[in-house]
Amino acid sequence: MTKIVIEPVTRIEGHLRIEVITENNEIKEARSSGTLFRGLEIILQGRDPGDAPIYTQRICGLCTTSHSMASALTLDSAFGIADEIPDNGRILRNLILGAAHIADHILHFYHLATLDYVDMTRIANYDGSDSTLNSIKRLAEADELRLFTAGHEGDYRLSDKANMELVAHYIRALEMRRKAQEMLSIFGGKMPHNMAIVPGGVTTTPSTDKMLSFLWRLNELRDFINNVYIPDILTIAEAYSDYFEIGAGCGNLLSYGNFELDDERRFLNSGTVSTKLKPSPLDIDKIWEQVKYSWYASSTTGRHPRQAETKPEPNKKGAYSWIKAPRYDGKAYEAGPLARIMVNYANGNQVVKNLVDSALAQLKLSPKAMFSVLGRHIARALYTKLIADAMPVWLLQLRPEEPAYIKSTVPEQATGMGLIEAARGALGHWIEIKDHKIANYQCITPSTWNLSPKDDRGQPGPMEQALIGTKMKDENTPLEIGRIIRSFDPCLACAVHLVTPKGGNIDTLHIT
Ligand code: NFE
Repeated sequence: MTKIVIEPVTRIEGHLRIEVITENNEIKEARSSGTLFRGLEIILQGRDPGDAPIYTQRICGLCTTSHSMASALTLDSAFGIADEIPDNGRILRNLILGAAHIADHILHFYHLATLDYVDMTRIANYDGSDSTLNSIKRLAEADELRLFTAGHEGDYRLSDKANMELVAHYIRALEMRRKAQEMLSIFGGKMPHNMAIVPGGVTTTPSTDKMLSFLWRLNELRDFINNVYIPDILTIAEAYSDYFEIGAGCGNLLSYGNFELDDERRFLNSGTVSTKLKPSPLDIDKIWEQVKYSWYASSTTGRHPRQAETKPEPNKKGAYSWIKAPRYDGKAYEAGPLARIMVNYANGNQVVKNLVDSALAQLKLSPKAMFSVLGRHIARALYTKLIADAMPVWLLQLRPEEPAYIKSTVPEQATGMGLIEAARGALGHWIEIKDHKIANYQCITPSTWNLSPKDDRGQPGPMEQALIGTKMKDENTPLEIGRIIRSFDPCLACAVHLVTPKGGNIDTLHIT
């Protein structure tokens, strides 16, 4: 038996510790551990509910927009105005969120995950005339690329040509992310923490010049997604096809659906689905958070997020994570692009079906292959295309110079809930208002679902399950572990946080 500890896991957001026990090169046990505490729910208590979209965005530096959206929907429902949001407000929220998701998925594929499959050191052999590649080669010659190469040895399978192209696209993707973030800022005011999404709609009024500024950037991004991002993921998929058989995980997927349309439907439906591809409607009452293996008071386990409590207990025996264990119908469920694509695939969404089936046909695979490391990457790319293709239609539904916001008042007492898809998956916010103030606020983020530790019944979390059973080619270079973890696009900042209302130490933890 060998114990492998990776801490911190790099090229993800935040501080994740992974511990696996292996036997004969096979992972037998896995522990996902969030090593920081998130106290934002506590900070929100007693504050003006209208400030929640501003505060909750600070949970993270990446999916800020998603938190403001979930929070605004939570307040819309608590304030009783969910049915009164002007169309302009609904559409602008969708466009701002869509821009954030495009930026986020390009970031994940190129800047966080690509180096699992692309060998940066080969740039030294480049002898072509591409100016970008030559400038990267000069950096390599000046020994400035160590950041990209240290610790990455072996199992690089792309041809020299494909490998070089991916290196060039890594650089180009930086520019593309900037374009998507500019798109977000046109209507959202700024990036990363937008100022526009509020209860009642959006504080911007759309104008034709803003719409045009948005549209030309979106067209450029669509070109990049269709002609660079999707071909690149298919190139990697062909070269690393065994990663369609690795990291399947719990086989249960959950999505809240996303992007409200004008007829109370969402562009993508909510629901759950398993590997049998039989979809089921989502029943929010089946969500409970469990804390047997998390550093929270045992008295708070097994609660619906409506009644949940954040009561830290840093020295709790047997616990190994600051992440709670949310479960649906008593089981672990994976959230993320794979979930939103496969829930809608199983529900017969024709556009989604065409996208997935044509990618699978090219790779000669069946839909079951989507439950894998590479399936997650493909789903993320197809989702990016799906929304980028839909956004020009939404943009043209805006009515320039007409309002995007209605005024509302904070009720004395109310409850509210906002469910959306953040880039990394199902994101839920819950509020309880008393005396016009926040009495309780709870968030369950997608990374909380995916990186959760064991639950009260001892069932491992989705990513733990994806690791367990994996056979490694060489446990001295456990590349499979990093590839499995990064396919989930983990964000520890969202899953946990280190703050107290008075800014002091919560406790000292010695983790060995
Ligand atoms: Ni910090 Fe997040 C997203 C949320 S957590 S990145 O997307 O919510 O997984």
